[in-house]
Amino acid sequence: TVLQRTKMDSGALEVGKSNELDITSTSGGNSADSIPTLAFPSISTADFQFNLEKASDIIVEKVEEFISRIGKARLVLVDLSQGSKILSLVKTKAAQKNIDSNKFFTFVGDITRLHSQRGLHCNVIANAANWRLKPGGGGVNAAIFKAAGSALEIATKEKAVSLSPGKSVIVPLSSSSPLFTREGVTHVIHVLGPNMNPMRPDCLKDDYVQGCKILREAYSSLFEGFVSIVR
Ligand code: AR6
Repeated sequence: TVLQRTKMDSGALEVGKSNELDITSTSGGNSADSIPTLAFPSISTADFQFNLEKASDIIVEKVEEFISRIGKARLVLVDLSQGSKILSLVKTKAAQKNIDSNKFFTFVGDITRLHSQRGLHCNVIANAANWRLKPGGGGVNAAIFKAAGSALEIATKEKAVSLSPGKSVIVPLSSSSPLFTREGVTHVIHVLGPNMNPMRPDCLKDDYVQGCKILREAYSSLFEGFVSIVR
């Protein structure tokens, strides 16, 4: 519609009544800047081809489980486009469950540019990684490794050389990384989700019993990791 187009063009966001943030409440270097915040992409739903309805149920379920444990901190599901299907599914389901939209919301933006381009400071970002924890390969993994520079590759190697599906690893980012200096990111949490893409390693084909179990484990591991950072 014309209205949607205008919103897209101006880059404005809807006000947060349904778990989508009103940008004016966090920009401008006010106190919102210091609220510990985890920005995370939807794990497994692009290159790894995980079903969006099932993934959105799991995201909302896991957010609900962890939200009481993060204190004043916030969880933010990020995707690149205003038309993101996963963001709209999660936004609707989170609102239905009355999840506090100050503590959990969806947000449109590049996860490597949230502060500089969108005025949202997130001190921790999650990565939808590959099992080798290697840069490149496309998607959010390529974007994060590129934006963070060699500092992330080096710090990642010190923590782990590989990851099993459903697991995560916390990597503190050195202050020499552009992601630290420009965006204020102090930690990257690499997460390996279940893979449903036959062209990628460890494909589960259509086994969504196992796939859903691994995706739940992945979000538990990610949110546990964030809790351990903010404590
Ligand atoms: N900022 C925010 N969200 C993004 C960005 C970005 N810069 N880029 C992508 N997304 P994907 P997966 C969203 O494919 O399905 C890699 O090659 C995207 O729209 O990155 O877990 C790895 O090396 C989607 O909603 O991750 C692995 O091999 C979400 O991030 C494999 O892909 C996840 O999409 C992992 O596949």
